[in-house]
Amino acid sequence: MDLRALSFDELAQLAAEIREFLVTKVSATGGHLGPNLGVVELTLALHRVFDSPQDPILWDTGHQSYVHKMVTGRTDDFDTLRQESGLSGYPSREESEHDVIENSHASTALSYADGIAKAFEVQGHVGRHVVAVVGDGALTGGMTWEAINNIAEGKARSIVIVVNDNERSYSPTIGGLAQHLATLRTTQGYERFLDWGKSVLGRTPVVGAPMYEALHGMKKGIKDFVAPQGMFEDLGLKYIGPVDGHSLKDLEFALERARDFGGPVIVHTITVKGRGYQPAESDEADRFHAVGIVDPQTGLPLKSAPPSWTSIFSEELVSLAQDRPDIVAITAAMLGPTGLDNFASAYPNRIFDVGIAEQHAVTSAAGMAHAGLHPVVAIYSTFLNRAIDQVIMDSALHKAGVTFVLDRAGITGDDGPSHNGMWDMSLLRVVPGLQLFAPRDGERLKQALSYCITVDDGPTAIRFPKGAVGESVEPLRNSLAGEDLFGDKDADIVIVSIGALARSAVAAAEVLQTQGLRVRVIDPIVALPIRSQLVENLVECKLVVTLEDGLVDGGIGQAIGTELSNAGCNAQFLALGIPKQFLTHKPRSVWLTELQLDPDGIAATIVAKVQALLQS
Ligand SMILES: Cc1ncc(C[n+]2csc(CCOP(=O)(O)OP(=O)(O)O)c2C)c(N)n1
Repeated sequence: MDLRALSFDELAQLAAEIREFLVTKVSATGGHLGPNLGVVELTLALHRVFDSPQDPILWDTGHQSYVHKMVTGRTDDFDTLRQESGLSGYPSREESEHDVIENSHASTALSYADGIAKAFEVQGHVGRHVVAVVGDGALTGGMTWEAINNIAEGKARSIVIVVNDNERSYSPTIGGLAQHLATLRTTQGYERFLDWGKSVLGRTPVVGAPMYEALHGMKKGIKDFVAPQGMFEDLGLKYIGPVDGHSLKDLEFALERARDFGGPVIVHTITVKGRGYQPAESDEADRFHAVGIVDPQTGLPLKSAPPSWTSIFSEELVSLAQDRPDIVAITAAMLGPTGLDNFASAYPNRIFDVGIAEQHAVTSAAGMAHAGLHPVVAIYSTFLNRAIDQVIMDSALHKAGVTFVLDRAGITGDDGPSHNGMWDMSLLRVVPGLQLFAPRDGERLKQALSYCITVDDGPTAIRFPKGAVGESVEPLRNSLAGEDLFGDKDADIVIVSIGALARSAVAAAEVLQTQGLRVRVIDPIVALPIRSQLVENLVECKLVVTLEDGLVDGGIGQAIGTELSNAGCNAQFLALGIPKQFLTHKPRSVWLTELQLDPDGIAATIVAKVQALLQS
C-alpha cells in the first residue's frame, strides 16, 4: 500500500481499521496488544516520512512492531502470529528487509542506530537516516544513556530518536527520567509547539519561505518553542516535542523537521498504551502490555490459568517476608510478570522497581545486602544475561546475601530466541560461591526459597520455567544424592534430573523399565555447587544421564560429568539438555519434543546410548 498517497482523513480511517484488525488477531493468538495499539499513527507517520529500508527503522525491544509488519507486507500472516513457522512476535530479519534488530532485550536500539549512522558517515551515504523508536520504559535502561552520550558527540548525524512516551513500561515507568518526561509533557511548550506547527503547516504544503523560517528557527534554537528545561538539549541533542502521538499531522510535521535537521534529534511523542480499545485503556495494571488468548469484546482470558511457578513464588515470598522485615524485593520493570505485585501490595515500603536496569538491580541489591537487608531480585532468566558481571563481581566477590529468582528459565518458546532462558545455568556455574536451586515442583520451590533467604554470606539463585507448575513429584526416599524419585538404589542407569523436567525423567524411566532396563531417577536438589555426596553416590553405576532445561554446553550436567571423571568414575556419561543454537518461536512443548526432552525422546536417547555401548 502506498501510504504517502493517502490523505489525512484516509489515514485516520486506516488507523481505525488497523486497531480493529489488531484486536481481532492478537486476541486470538496472544501477543503484545497494548503497545501496538499505541503506535498505530506513529508507525504510519514514520513510514510516510522515512524511506524504509533505505532509512532503517529500529524498534527498541521490538514488541511494538506489529503495525510496522502490517505496512511492510505481512498483514496476511497475522493468524500465525507467534505460532510455529508463523510470524514472529518481534522484528525478524528472516521475515523482512524492513526489520533490522530482533534481540528484544530492551534499550539497545540507540546503540545500534549510533553504529548504523556512523557507518553511513564513513561510507558517505548522504541523505540516509536511521530512526530508533524507544519507549519511556526502554529509556530507563543504562545502554540508552551510554548511546545518548555518544550520539550527542555529533558523529552520528543521521539519527532520529523517537521517544514513544506512554508513561508505562508494564506498570507506570519509574524514576527521575520518568519524572523529567512528565515535566516535559506538561510544559506549555507542548501547546506552543503544536500551535506553531499547525500554523506553519497550514501555510506550507511543501517547501517555501515559511518552511525556511521553520528550519531556521529550529537551527537557531529549538528551545525557543519547546520545553525550555529539556535535559536532552542540555546533553547536546536537539529536542522536538512533546508531540501528540495520535495526531498524524503533528507527528509528520515533527518527524519531517527531525529528518531535515541535519544532526541527531529527539522527537518526544506522547501516546496512550492500548489506545482505542477500552479494555486495554482502562486496565491500570499494564494496559494489556501482553495478553494471552482473550475475548476480543471484554479482553478477559478465555481460559482460567492454573497455578503457575510464578504464583507459587509470589505467595511464598509474601508469607516468608511476614516475619522477616529485612527481606526486600527488586524488580527491573516487571512487577506483575515476576509475581512481585503481591509483595508490593503487602509491603509497599520494601519493594523497589528500578526500571529496565538489570545491572543496576543486581548491584543495588548487593548494596542492600551489605547494609543488612536480604534482597530478593526477581528477574526473567534471559534478562540476567546482561548482569552477569554484576553477579560475579558485585554480588559473589562481596559475599552479598542476595537471592536471585529467575523466572521463565529454560525454553519459553513463543517469544523466540531472545526470550529462552537457556543460558543462566552455564553462566552461574562459573560464579564462585553461588548456590543454585532448580526446583522440580512447587513444593521444592518453596523449600528452596525458605532456605535461600537464610543465606547471608553469598548469592543464591532459584530458577524455574514459565507456565503451570503442575502436581508435585513426591520423593521415593532421601539419599546421599539428594532425593530419589524412581527406581532401585543399585540401578545400572541413573538419570540425574535438574529442575522442572523431573516428571519427564520419571516417565522416561517408566518406559525404560518396561524395556527391561534398570533405571533410577534422582533429583540432586542443590544444582550448584555440585555436592561430593552426589558424585560419590554415582560412581558405581554404569551409565549416568543428566537432564536439564538449559544449555548442555557448560551446564550442570557437564559439571557433574567433570566431577565424576575427576573422581575416577568409569561410568558412561550422557548430558541431555538444550543444544547451543538459537531456538525460533514455537511452543515450549513442541521444542521439548523436537529436542527429545520429552519422556519418549529421553527414553529413546537412552536406549540408543545403551545399544551403542553394547555394540562397542
Ligand atoms: C533487558 C530487558 N528487561 C526487561 C524486558 C521486558 N520488557 C519488555 S517490554 C518492557 C516494557 C517496555 O516499556 P517501553 O519501552 O516504555 O515500551 P511500551 O511497551 O510502553 O511501548 C519490558 C520491561 C526486556 N524486554 N528487556
